Order: sequence, then structure tokens, then C-alpha cells
Amino acid sequence: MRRTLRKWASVALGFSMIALWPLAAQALTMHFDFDYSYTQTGYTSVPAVNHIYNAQLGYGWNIGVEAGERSGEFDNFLLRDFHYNFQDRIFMVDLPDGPYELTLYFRDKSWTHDRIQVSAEGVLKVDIFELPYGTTRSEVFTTDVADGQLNLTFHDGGGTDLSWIINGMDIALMPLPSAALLFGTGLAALGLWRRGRTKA
Ligand SMILES: [Ca+2]
Ligand SMILES: [Ca+2]
Ligand SMILES: [Ca+2]
Repeated sequence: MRRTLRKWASVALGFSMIALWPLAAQALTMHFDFDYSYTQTGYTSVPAVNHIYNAQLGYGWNIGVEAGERSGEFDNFLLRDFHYNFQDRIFMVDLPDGPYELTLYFRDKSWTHDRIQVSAEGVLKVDIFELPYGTTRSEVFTTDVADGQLNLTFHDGGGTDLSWIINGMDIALMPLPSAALLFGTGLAALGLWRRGRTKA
């Protein structure tokens, strides 16, 4: 009786873990292109207009922003255009809680920006003293989401130019020990089940 119970518990655990693992492995990355016009392949467009957050979409700005584009950079749809504003704006993305690695891309072919600051979940993560025109900068940092939503505040901290900019962003859920654990637990449970079957 005990063996039967253990057998079926193992079966249930094994299959639920195996079923859960691919879900845990899915949707671990998101890519946003803050567009004026053209969108980089593999990226989700945050368009020049109609880019306000709504729960159905699951991402967007809290308030409208400006969008800009520089001609002559048609080779790279991510870096040729950008969003910017003179006041603080928050970009929000609904995400499962967890640790995330973010990569933010900054470039303006024609205009130098300075003191671009980005906070994630209220913590300052990016502080670019100067972004000379024609240069590309990528900033990588980690943040923990614990409330179901990533909140990125873009701020210009002064200097000569008074607007922050953002061209693109990659979001990746950091490698989850739990994903490997789930898989391992699933395999172990299946092993137990097979052993139980052999004995029965
Ligand atoms: Ca673009
Ligand atoms: Ca500035
Ligand atoms: Ca949050």
C-alpha cells in the first residue's frame, strides 16, 4: 500500500515537474526597440505614439515620451532611433518575480547627451556622465522584481543637454537554479517510479 502511494506520488511529481520545466524555460527574454519608425528583427516595437502602458499589453510608458530618428543609420534599426524626454518617465513591464539581467542601449548619432540616469525598482543602476554624439553605449545590470512589474525610471540629471534617451533594451531572467532543480527532481521522481514499477 505504502509502495503504491509512493509510486503514484512519484508519478504525479515527476510529470508535474516535467510539465512545469518547459514553462519555466519559456519567456525568459524580452527585447524592446524604442522606435521612431523601423524595428530591429527580434525586438518588440515600443512605437513613437500609442506607447502608454496598459495591463493587456503588459508594457509601456507611464506618460507619453518623444521619439527621434537620425538619418544615415539605416543599417541598424535599434540604434538609429530612440525615445527621449526632458522630464522623468517610467517604463513598465509586467514580469514574473525573479532576478533579471538588463541591457540598455544608448546612441544619438547627432547630439551629445549627458547625466542620463536609469533606476530599476527605485535603485539607481545607470549613470552616464556623457554620451558623445555618434557613440554607442550599452549598460548591463541586474535587478530583482518582487511585485510582478519591472519599473525603470529614466531621468536627466542636468549637464548641458537636458534630455535622457533610450534606444533599446534586453531583459533576461537570470539562470534559475529552480529550473535545473525542477528538471532534476522530475528525472529523480521518474526514476523512483520506474524502480517501483520494476519491483511491482
Ligand atoms: Ca528602432
Ligand atoms: Ca543631461
Ligand atoms: Ca516593480
